[in-house]
Amino acid sequence: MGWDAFGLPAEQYAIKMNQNPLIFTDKNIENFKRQINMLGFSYDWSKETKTCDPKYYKWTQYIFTLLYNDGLAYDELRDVNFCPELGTVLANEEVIDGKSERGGFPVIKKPMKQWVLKITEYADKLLEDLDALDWPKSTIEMQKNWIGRSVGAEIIFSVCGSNETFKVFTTRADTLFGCAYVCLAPEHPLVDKILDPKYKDSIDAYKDSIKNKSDLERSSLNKDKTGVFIGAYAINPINNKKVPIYIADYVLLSYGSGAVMAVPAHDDRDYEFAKKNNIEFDKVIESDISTCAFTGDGVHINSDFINGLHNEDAKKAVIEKLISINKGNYKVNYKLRDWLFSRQRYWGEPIPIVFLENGNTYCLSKDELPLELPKLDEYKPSGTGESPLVHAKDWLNVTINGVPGRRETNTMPQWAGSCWYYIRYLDPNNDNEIADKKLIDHWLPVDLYIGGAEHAVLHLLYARFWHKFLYDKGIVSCKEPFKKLFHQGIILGENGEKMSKSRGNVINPDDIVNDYGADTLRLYEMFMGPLEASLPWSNSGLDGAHRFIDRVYRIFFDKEMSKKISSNNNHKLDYIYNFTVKKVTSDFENLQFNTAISQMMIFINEVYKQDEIYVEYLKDFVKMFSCICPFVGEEIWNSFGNTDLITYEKWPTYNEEALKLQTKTIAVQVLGKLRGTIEIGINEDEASVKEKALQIESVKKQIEGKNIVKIIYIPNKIVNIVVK
Ligand code: ANZ
Repeated sequence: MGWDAFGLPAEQYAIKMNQNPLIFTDKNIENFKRQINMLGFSYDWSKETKTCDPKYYKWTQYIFTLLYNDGLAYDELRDVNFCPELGTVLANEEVIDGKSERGGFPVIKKPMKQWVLKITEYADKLLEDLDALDWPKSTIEMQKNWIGRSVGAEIIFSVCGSNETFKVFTTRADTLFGCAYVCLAPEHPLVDKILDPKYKDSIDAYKDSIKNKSDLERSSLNKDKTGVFIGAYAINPINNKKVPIYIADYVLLSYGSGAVMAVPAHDDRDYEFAKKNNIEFDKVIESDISTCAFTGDGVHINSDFINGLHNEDAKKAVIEKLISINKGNYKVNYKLRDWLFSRQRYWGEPIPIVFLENGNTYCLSKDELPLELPKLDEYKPSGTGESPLVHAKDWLNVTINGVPGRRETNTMPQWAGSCWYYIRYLDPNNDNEIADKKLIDHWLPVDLYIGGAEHAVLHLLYARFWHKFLYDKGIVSCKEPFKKLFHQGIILGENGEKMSKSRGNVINPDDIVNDYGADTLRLYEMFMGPLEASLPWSNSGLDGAHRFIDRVYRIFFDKEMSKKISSNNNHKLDYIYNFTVKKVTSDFENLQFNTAISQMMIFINEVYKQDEIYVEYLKDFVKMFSCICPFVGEEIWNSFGNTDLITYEKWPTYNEEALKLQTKTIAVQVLGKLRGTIEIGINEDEASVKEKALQIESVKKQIEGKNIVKIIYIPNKIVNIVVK
């Protein structure tokens, strides 16, 4: 177990409760730990770590120094996402629709000196290895889109009557002959240099009107395309044609080179803009379309030496030509930006950097780490945008090799410690290195990683970046940290909304365990539905889970029932036993706990029908059952006189022959017509036979969109489904 304890979530809570996060976090960890143990989870506590422990963050800081020494961590003045409410800057990944991911507070742009990690240096590597991962497709897609690799060209335009030039980034160099105007981002530094003063007022008014719009709003496809002419012209390098220069907010300063060549005939946004501003344009790709932009592939027209070429070939021809006249080149662009890594907060790893009075920056060495977070009376954000660490005077001022200096006061973001914790699990007490290389090579990569989908472009991207860096440093030997990834769903409140204190729909595990016991809670949660589904809590479901545990318990402890347990096998349970072991084994391996449990229920139903129950089958059942319900499972195991834990027992095996011998193929009908056959076990449970019948593809087709009135099952003979 690792406690990801630093960062905004813990700090926000501490502020709300008006307690120093230092005291607070340990108390919370104790409580979580008590609950985890109460629920019977099998964590190896000898491998426990917490990210806010100096023994742990020594290594988080150490990895930062490795990044710094390789030029992958740098500080610069930049326009950042600043959240006044949280009193800190946030990474792009932490801002959703102009609001903070934590708390949903407004975020504004503000220039500040910040630490940044060069994740862009790893953009290609982060993309390349994605396809080999056993991860949910949607998450892989999200990472790809977030990295946003775009292959195109950079083309140089010169400004008429001046020595100024600017570059545009385009993925459609083939359409260069159709460029009708060029468009700069309103904040482009060139604008003020080249504008015609006659237009200054309208330009200023326009800039003012858009200054608070987020990039997301600006690039929304269905927004009105606004912009103004700046009174200057540029030369299209391919044909020396003079084209007007506009500024428009649909062009973002932060992407490509902050300028576009506009081709209204073949780009939707440019088309809309040109129509609005009465800009004339010609098609350069053949098509029948004339009422909107034609954005498809085709053959070039009105394009001089590329006429008759298909656009892919034309692209190459145009770029090669531009290269030969020094007016452009191939260019790959990424949407990914470097990772803003500093926070003006107290509760994080101090960044191990000292700014010396002689102007140098000093990075702490391995043996100067950890740089411990000083204890402070006032840990709340200062409000000025500075970290509360500015108040730690003794800590702040240091002398390095005789030169006085001041420590960096920003701290690392909450994502830092979780970037590499899975490595530390292998060797949590190692004082000399991140972890023993032999252990790293033996254990990594992580075979199965279970975590929420909300981490798709945050933690899961950051951790891959650090891992790849550590790979390049020879610290880990595999290129990817997490081989298989699974996103679990969340349990919603009874009303179907996310559980939260403010909605008053939170279920406290302490209460449930008090009233029902831990096994009921565990069984209920695993039985609610597929692990990946988000489902509402239901108290009646909880009662059902409790009844099933009772039913199992009574077999062994009820006087009448337990008399039926026998050392003789009368073979009546052979089929259902073997089938159950087979299904539960494979379901467990595939994380399909709900269906494994329902098979165990079917088995117990069969057991209840018997007068004599073979004891070995029951024992094997308890082994499977105890994975979900360990407390009752161990108690039953103990009642057989066993002194060791059932946990150490060998997993039950099944006999494939027993499944074959007693199976039979029966017909499945829908409204009396034969639609398929299924293989069932003789005397297989009715519910399970019906379920099998409904799984046949041709049956599914027949009943799609209809109501099932009833399913008639003549045991071991036929299933007939009646629909309306
Ligand atoms: C001319 C052109 C003609 C374009 C055409 C498209 C179609 P992706 O794929 O996302 O990389 N673009 C370039 N820089 C931009 C910026 N800073 N802000 C807004 N738009 C920008 O998109 C690349 C395309 O987005 C580029 O190709 C450019 O428009 C536009 F028929 O250039 B294109």
